Amino acid sequence: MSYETAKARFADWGVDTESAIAALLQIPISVHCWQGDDVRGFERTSGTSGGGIQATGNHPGRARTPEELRADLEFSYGLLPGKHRLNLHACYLDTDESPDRDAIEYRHFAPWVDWARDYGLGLDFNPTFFAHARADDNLTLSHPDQGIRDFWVEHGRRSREIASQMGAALGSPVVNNIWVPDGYKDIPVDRMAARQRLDASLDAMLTTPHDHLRDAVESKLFGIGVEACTVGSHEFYLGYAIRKQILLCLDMGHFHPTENIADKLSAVALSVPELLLHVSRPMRWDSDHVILQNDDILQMAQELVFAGLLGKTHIGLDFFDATISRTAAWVIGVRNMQKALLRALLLPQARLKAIEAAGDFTARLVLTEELRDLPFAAVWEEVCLRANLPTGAALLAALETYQRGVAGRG
Ligand code: RNT
Ligand code: ZN
Repeated sequence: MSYETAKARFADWGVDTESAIAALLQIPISVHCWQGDDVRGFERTSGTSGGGIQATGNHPGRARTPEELRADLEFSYGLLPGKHRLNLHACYLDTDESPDRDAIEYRHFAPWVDWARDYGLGLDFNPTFFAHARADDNLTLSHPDQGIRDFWVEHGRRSREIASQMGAALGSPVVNNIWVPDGYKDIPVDRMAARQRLDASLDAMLTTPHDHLRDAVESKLFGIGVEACTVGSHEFYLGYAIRKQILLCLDMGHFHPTENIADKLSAVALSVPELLLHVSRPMRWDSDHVILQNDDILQMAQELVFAGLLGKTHIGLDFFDATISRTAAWVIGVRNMQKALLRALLLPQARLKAIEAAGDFTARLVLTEELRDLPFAAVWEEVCLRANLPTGAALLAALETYQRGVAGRG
């Protein structure tokens, strides 16, 4: 179907496709650096992976250096409509030095900032509380040992400073997201003490206010090796974020598999100033699969649009698949998020809300199902066409050509 025909079909419903396209192009997606190298990072000190997160697979072409990662990112951003962001983890420093986590400084990340500026990208940041000898027992900010807690608090403080400086340098606030793996494999007897320690460590980390910075905290249900108790649970961080009026990060893999994460947005948005999303696809557990255009993502996008939350939600992605081309994973994941947002923006929102408010649930069901058949694809094609971006077989060819070029990396 041609774009003009599709435009008319949407107009029949009172929907202006041009406004939807314009709105879509204003929504930045924060692209997670860690899909590009299987969450390894560029520290020279040997850390051990851990924290219950793991990329599985051995596809050729993993980025081994910041230069390779940036090249892969440039290629991937080049296949995406709109302007986006890069979400960096603290273990992705770019320096000849080997600072430990409690000694990182802004200059260790300066090449990323220069590159982001040249490329017109915003940055986001994350302290790295895993893959380190001092996190081997899956306890960091809640560790019973004061010295270990202090080490991680210092890491967190420095991460916030670095994030703030990045934000100042780029003229765009940086979201600094705190996720710690802390938890217990088997049933603890003093959950309260662990949570009090995490609470106090976070307070110590967050005392200094910084400009150009948005603090976020990310909860989790469980992880491999921390099956019995996660110290930073959803209730813990929901309460913390409300008390401190900071951002709450909702990772779609961090809840019970039958929970609807989209449903949580309107509930928590009433009590926290802003939200951060880690859009992900859990399969049986927090497996971090590449996101699809499935109901979970469509509902998430629809909630963001219909609940008016785009202005207070930072959309980040969080998946890592090492069994496929890593650049393809990025491109498909970001495009799927964008397609979901576009679909939501193309719905006759006011009409649907009026029908619901009038209590006509029959009409609501008939329309929500009929609307699935609208020609969303033709509008997406138009978005890509205007940006001179390939779709379909041409997209596959572009992805394959790039992958062939990086497959020889050792
Ligand atoms: C882990 C969390 C966290 C990480 C990244 C690398 O379960 O989802 O967000 O995936 O920080
Ligand atoms: Zn996450």
